[in-house]
Amino acid sequence: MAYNFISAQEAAEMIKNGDTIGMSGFTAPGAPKLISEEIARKAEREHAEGRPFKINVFTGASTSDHLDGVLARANAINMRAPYQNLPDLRKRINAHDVHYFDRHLSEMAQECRYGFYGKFDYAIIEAADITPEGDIILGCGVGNVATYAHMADKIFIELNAKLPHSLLGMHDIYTPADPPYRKEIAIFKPSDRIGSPVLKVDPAKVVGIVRTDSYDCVKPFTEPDELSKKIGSNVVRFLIEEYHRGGIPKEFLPLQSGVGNVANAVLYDLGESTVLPKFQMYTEVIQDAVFELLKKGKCTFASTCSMTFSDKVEEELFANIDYFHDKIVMRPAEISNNPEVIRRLGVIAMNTALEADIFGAVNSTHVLGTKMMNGIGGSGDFTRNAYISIFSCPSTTKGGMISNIVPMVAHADHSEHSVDILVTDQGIADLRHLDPLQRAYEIINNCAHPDYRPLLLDYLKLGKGGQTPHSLQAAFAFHVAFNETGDMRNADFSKFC
Ligand code: 0RQ
Repeated sequence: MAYNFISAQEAAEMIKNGDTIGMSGFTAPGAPKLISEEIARKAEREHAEGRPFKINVFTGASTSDHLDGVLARANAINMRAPYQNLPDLRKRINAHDVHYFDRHLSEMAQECRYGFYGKFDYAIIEAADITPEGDIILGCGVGNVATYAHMADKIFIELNAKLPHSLLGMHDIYTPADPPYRKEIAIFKPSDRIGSPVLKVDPAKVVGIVRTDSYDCVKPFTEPDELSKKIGSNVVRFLIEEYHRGGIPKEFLPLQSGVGNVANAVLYDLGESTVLPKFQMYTEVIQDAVFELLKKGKCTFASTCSMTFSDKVEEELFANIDYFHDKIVMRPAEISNNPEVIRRLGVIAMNTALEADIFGAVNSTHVLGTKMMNGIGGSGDFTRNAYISIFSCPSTTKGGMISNIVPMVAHADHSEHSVDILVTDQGIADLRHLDPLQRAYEIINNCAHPDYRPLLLDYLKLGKGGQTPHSLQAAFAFHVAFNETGDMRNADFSKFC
């Protein structure tokens, strides 16, 4: 199958104000790198001429500066979904320059197919190679590309010379039928394969191929700091105790882990543990720490949506791809994060909170209740359906001026019904068998920073009955104190007595 080669400028020229574009990838890997930069330049030219130019951008998750960064700076995004994590885009979202809607990652593709978000004009797909039949060997992240390719009127392919043909076989592309015809998703262990190793596209839709030559630009893994190490070792202590108690089967269960410093620290500690057995992962993202665990043999298999490896690790992976070929599978987000599969496999979910409240609700997305940070990502998919759901965060942030344990979360992403275990640098709160008041004492005594424990206990005394004794007048006193004085420790509950 011979597709035409075109330049990124030619591709960008075809894109019009108001077009909706579905992008491949999940986090930086797999996301387009060049056409998006040309679209940003075109937007700047159009704006300079006084003409409107904004597009609607749908992805798998966050992307890189080549996509969200340049487009945000050029003010070229009208609508954006389902997840992002770059400062320039965050600024646009919080200024209402971008209409961002934050969806559970497992739901995005099916909702597009259901027609909730209208028609797709283009899909831009990063490829490692194209088979003689015209099928696409994807790069290091999948996301919602199969649905976007299916829905789009036209397709551009970015053929990335850095990506080896030998990625063939590491993807498992499967799109479930839509209700009322959906069947079970037949994954019974993380390594089960149910789909195709390549992405099949309609050749008639392919407008052209753009050549690129770039790694995925993921920042290198940094050694966990002291705080992350403390949180990480508390998470691992919980897992060891639970395993010994018989709460986790002797074969162990697949793990999901969020991204960031704490996630890396947890995985690092798991790798060091001689007490816990070898394990597998059923997760949406694997970072450098998992690469090391796969090398060591401590993690024996990882099912993921993306290999979010730093450039150095990506290079090492490509040089040794034979070793990793049967140890990693990359799936679409609606399968990597699928509630049915997560529940069936008994995945242990480990995610990070911005803040948690004394009754166990978690805020993952809104700083001080109003400013969007990143989005819910896959945390809801995993948390709600996990065998055990663990949330972790530091007990305080910003030099102690913010308590991450608050009377009431200022925005709720995960309710107390889904949160089993809360972990901070202070310790572990096991909430599974506790009523609301018991949960409050468990969280205050084990997870809150000592500076904030007396204040939180004062708050608890204000409640005037009910199973969950909140004081609606004082529930946000911590947040109000921070906004007014820059320090939550100035919260004064005496005025509410
Ligand atoms: O601020 O950037 O100015 O230093 O928030 O906080 O502690 O560095 O945390 O990078 O691990 O991110 C929840 C955002 C945590 C992330 C969240 C300030 C803090 C710092 C970042 P600075 P940290 P992390 C897998 C699963 C939702 C999606 C998800 C996330 C900055 O984990 O996006 O889980 N989760 N997906 O100082 C005000 C508070 C704060 C606060 C921290 N309570 N109030 N500011 N900060 N707590 C991935 C995918 O789904 C793809």
